[in-house]
Amino acid sequence: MTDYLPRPDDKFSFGLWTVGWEGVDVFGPASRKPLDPVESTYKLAELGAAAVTFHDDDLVPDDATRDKTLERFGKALADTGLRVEMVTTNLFSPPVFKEGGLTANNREVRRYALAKVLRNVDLAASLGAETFVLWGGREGAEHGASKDVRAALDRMVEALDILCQYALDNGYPMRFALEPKPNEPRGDILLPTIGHALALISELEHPEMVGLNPEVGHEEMAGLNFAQGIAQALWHDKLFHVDLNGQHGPRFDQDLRFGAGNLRGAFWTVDTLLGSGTSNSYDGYVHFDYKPPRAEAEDGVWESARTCMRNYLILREKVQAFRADPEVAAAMDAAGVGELAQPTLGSGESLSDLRAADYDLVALAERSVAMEALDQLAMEHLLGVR
Ligand SMILES: [Mn+2]
Repeated sequence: MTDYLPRPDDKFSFGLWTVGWEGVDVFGPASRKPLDPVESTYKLAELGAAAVTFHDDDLVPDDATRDKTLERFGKALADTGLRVEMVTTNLFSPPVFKEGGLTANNREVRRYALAKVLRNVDLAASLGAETFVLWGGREGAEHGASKDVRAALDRMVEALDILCQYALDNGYPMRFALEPKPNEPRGDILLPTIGHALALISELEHPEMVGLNPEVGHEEMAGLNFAQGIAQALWHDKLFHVDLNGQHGPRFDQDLRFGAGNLRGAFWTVDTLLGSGTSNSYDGYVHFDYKPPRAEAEDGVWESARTCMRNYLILREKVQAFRADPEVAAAMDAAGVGELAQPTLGSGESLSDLRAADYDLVALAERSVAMEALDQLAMEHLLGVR
């Protein structure tokens, strides 16, 4: 048992837009006053975060105040020791992007979107950010024939190739991370899941510079298992960044604080980030992308930020206890978990040997798999009775 208080080496990070969300939704206007992003930086440091992230428009929405804001923000970073670990671009709020940004049908819009991203890549580099996220909330459609998906993917590849080359030409030590989402705000968004985004990366000129920033709620909106999705991203060496939050299954994007919603999913998410008992773990920032519920006042904003980190630390302790439990090790043996690491074909064995072997299908069909017993141990660790 610890105090569950975050420390800098926990590498917790928050988007300034998360605590800064004023509660504007489809059915009503803001329910909270705007927060000054520089003041939020101080407050997040006080709560124990190690870094902040932002969209250009969260911090520097207009040129008239840009220099002054960046000066104040720079002082906040220096005063608190917080880093800017990731930066992203708002290609979804300005009405000019109503039909898409990098994949809008309109070429002028695409050129402006690319210019907006390039300007923000320079800002990200100047602040030492090494990850640049691209979430294409408006890259999609509501109507079948209105969007040529193949051409849109060509334009997405074109934009990513330009961005990678720009980073290389300028010596920026920067990687790009695609954030999949199935829908919202568009009816159907391009690159809707981890799998779609992974497939696109193999078509790029610099695939080594592009990976993923998967978000819990986005995958769960598509009914998918987030832990299994990020396990595959880790397997491809493509988990460049992660967005943690909470979601209750396939419905609107809830952006709950981490641990709320699908709690068992959160347990396996932390387990996967820690490597699922292997050395293939995630070593980047633990980034929260959530929204303090619209019903909350400012006290609830900071309480939800505090408890994103607290819930992660509690779950980390539960996961570590699960992995260290000798009964769990025995249950894993009984379930044959380790056997899956053995290649199916023996070394030097021929396919004729494989085909000619005797298989006792009755015994194999009747064998115990002991998976309920293993899962119950995880459940009991999560419920706090072990
Ligand atoms: Mn996100």
